[in-house]
Amino acid sequence: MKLLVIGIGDCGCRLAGEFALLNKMAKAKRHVSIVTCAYAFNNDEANLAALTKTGREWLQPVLIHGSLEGEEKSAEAGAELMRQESDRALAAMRPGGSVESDAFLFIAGAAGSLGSGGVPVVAQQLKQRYADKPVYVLIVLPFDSEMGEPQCVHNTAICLNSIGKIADAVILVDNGGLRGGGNIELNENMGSVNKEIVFPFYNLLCAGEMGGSGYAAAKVVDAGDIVQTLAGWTAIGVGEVRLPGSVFPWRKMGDFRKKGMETSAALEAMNAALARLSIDCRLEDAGKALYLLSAPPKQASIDMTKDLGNRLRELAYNAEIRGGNFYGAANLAQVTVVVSELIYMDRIKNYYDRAVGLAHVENKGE
Ligand SMILES: Nc1nc2c(ncn2[C@@H]2O[C@H](COP(=O)(O)OP(=O)(O)O)[C@@H](O)[C@H]2O)c(=O)[nH]1
Ligand SMILES: [Mg+2]
Repeated sequence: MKLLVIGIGDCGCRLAGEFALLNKMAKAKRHVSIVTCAYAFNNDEANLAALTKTGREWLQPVLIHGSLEGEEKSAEAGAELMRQESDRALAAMRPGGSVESDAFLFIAGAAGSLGSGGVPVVAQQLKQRYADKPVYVLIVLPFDSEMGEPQCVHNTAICLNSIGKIADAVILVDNGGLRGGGNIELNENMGSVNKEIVFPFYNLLCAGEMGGSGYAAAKVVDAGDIVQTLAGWTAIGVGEVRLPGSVFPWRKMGDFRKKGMETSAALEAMNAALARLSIDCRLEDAGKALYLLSAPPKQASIDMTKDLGNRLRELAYNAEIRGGNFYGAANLAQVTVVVSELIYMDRIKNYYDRAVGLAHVENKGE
């Protein structure tokens, strides 16, 4: 699957840069392209300069004119600025880029201003222009340490509420749930957090592009499967496990036993993916789900793929499930899981409740 990526605001632009790097890796290692163009829309020149300096030749910066300072750090102010600037920003994009892409992917941090307010504005415009092309959004939720900040809570609630009505799917990433932990101060090095955020997309996007190149397996997951799966609130995760072949190379196991171990390794990789979903959710709340196994050709058996499907069917028992495999890394089983069309998300309800609570306090104070 090929995406046209647009990051808005600091967080969105950095992550768009990571998608550009992911594309570079896909080209070098797998000879496929998964991002047609990546754009960084920001009013912060320093952020754009830092991003384009570090070898991200596929990231195109688009400077938004206007500032959002002090009191104006609201999602509403970000939306207003983007409304004034969006025609100019979209005109800076390469003509034809959308034709080569299967979908758009917008990225922003929900708690900020330009990305939080701006993504719904631009997403809406692209939806009107390209009615047949899915518009997906990757939204980064704030760290736990930011939750005491009323403006953060307000912006997050506004962003989720408006983007939920516009986008075909919203993939949520909880900064608080990432390996860096729930604290922004501990994450001076956003780089590693951002790599962790984009990595689950690598196999997923590559799988369908590698068909016919000797990597294709019995059951391919392509852009069609992804489009059929992505809807509404969505979580994504990837897990990996070393395969027994590399752990016990000296042992001659019977075929039957070896296969059994490989299958359990694949199930373990899926458990790891589920344990590291980009946001906490209940699998029984999902209307759609997708799994993708990547394993070396000798080891990716049809049984392994089937077992993964059966297990996911048990866990996400209300979901329509798609899945498949492709031949990937040596001695490694990687499983990507997408959980979509989630009907209830505790985390989102929590932001709405808090935002309503804050509005009450403000009204009483007036
Ligand atoms: N994961 C991640 N989160 C970020 C990054 N930069 C900012 N954030 C988060 O995004 C929110 C602020 O959004 P930001 O992009 O700075 O605001 P904007 O420039 O006005 O759109 C806060 O919740 C930050 O914790 C980043 O590079 N990676
Ligand atoms: Mg900013």
